[in-house]
Amino acid sequence: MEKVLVTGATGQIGSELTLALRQSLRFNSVIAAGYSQKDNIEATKASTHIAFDIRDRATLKKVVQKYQIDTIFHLASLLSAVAEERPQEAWDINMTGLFNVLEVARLNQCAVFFPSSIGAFGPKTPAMNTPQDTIQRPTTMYGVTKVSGELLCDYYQKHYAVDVRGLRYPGLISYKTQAGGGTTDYAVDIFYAALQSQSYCCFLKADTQLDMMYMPDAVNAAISLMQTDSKHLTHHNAFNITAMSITPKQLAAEIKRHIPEFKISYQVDPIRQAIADSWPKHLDDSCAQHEWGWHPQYTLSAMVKDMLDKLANKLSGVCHVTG
Ligand code: AKB
Repeated sequence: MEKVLVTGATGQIGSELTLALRQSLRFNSVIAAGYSQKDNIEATKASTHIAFDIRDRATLKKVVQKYQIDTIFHLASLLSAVAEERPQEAWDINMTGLFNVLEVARLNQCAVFFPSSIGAFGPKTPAMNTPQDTIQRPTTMYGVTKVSGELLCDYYQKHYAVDVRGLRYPGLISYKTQAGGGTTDYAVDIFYAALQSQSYCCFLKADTQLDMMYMPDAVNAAISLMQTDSKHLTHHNAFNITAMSITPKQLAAEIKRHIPEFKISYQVDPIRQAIADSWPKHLDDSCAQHEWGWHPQYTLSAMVKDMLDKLANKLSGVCHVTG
């Protein structure tokens, strides 16, 4: 992994992964690709940044060949709530984008990282301790693209020996770049609201239990998986991973330990609630632990403390955190 391309580099995972990769590789070895140039994203300033649509295979091929890319972290995708609003566009971006990446990787001998999601499961999947290999019948367009993506990655690995690896991410929490269009976005929005107005109106029910993870763990997971010697991997692709399994009520209680005046209320969005209700509550990530040593650093309490400290700093002057 010496010359890396990150697609979706201005997105929630991409903006932090690009910087982390840059810290562990040479400066110009990380090419950040995004649909648009966003001047405010650190990742695009810190690396060579190219704006193109992931559905444009010819440009993708030119970029891979020009910079002699050997590894593609393919993060460009629409998230669950927005994919449910625009299902045709979600299929096009998520599937055409992945197909282009796999084809260019096949023809140019690149390794590929593909992020799947808890959204690749559906209501018939066992909700607690969801096994690595189990029923996958998602009822959302996002989930349909994620499970199709997992299968397409398996196909390219089996038939063309493309070294494609991936993770099933839970909801991700970060103070740097906000999510957009996801069902788990409440777990980021709540921190901004807690610091700015000490109150938050949640769009999911109080007891909606979902897996979550702090972004430093999500970034480390992607890099560690790609750096693992392939002889240790049985699954390669679509590893279940989690760090905590929490409800909005539990997250609010933890925030309240630092901001005692914080209050949460609930106004349920039926579309996002239906999506969340179709997902598992807690994944079994023992295959990731055994095959490549997955182990998250951040518990709920460590994540909340760090989020509040770092976000307060970012929003400096606007608020005061206690505890
Ligand atoms: C979303 O909510 O769509 C994502 C996910 C869990 O994949 N954060």
